[in-house]
Amino acid sequence: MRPPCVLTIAGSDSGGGAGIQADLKTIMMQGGYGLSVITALTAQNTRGVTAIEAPTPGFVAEQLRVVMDDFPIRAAKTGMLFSAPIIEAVADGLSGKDFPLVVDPVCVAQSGARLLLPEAVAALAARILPLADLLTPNRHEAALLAGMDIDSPADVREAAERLLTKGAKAVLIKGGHFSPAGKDGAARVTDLLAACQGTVREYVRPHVTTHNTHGTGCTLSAAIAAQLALGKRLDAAVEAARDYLQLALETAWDLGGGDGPVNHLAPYQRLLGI
Ligand code: PXL
Repeated sequence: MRPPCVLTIAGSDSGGGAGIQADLKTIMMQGGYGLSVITALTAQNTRGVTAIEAPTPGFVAEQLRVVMDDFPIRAAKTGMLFSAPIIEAVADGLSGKDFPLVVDPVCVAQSGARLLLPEAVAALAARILPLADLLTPNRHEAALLAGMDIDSPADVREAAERLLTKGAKAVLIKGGHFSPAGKDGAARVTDLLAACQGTVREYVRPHVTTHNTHGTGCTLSAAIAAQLALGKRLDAAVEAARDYLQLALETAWDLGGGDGPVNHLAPYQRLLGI
């Protein structure tokens, strides 16, 4: 038996809800075998991040080298990359890759802590975006990387176009940070997928009212990578990953005094009726 190997290159969340921890749970729930390159350690709980320690760029490069040397990696994702030297090490290590890469351009934690140093934004754009088969920014990350304000659906499309010209082969701008009320009053979240071939597709899901949303972006990008590793096409991979996230959000866990984690176990619980 050989499960598809999925690599996450991201930061550790000691609170277990986001980062590497979210990614490995998500990859396993999609049927993948998860590998991890840890770019930073965060001391955090549901209330926030209190400290960050990063390994040397050389150690990040070595983690990447050994896993790529031994495992048949079918897809990878990046999350928190923290600093320009770590970004350089990751970009160098991935330069000859033969698998799809999902890039979640993590900048700021929900609690407001910076997970990407301000001076590293340019390195992310220059070195990581061109490697991305899919870039998955939220509203704020898309605005930052595209260099514009995003206030309307037309702005979302314009930002997606701009990000495609910066080298990403496809862009999924997530709708979670926009006002969820639709014209008819129904609360929905719309994610927009634009690909360099010119195709555009929207994924619309009912808005889930919960403050337990810690790890949503990590979970979505890891699930997309795992679905790609299983052999799905990009649009089908996003669809399946978005369905997984929806279930994980609907049954999110009310843990800790802040924003609790999404429920990575949700499909298994549904299967067993527990
Ligand atoms: O939100 C993205 C994210 C990514 N990576 C780590 C995080 C978070 C959010 O808290 O802690 C390690």
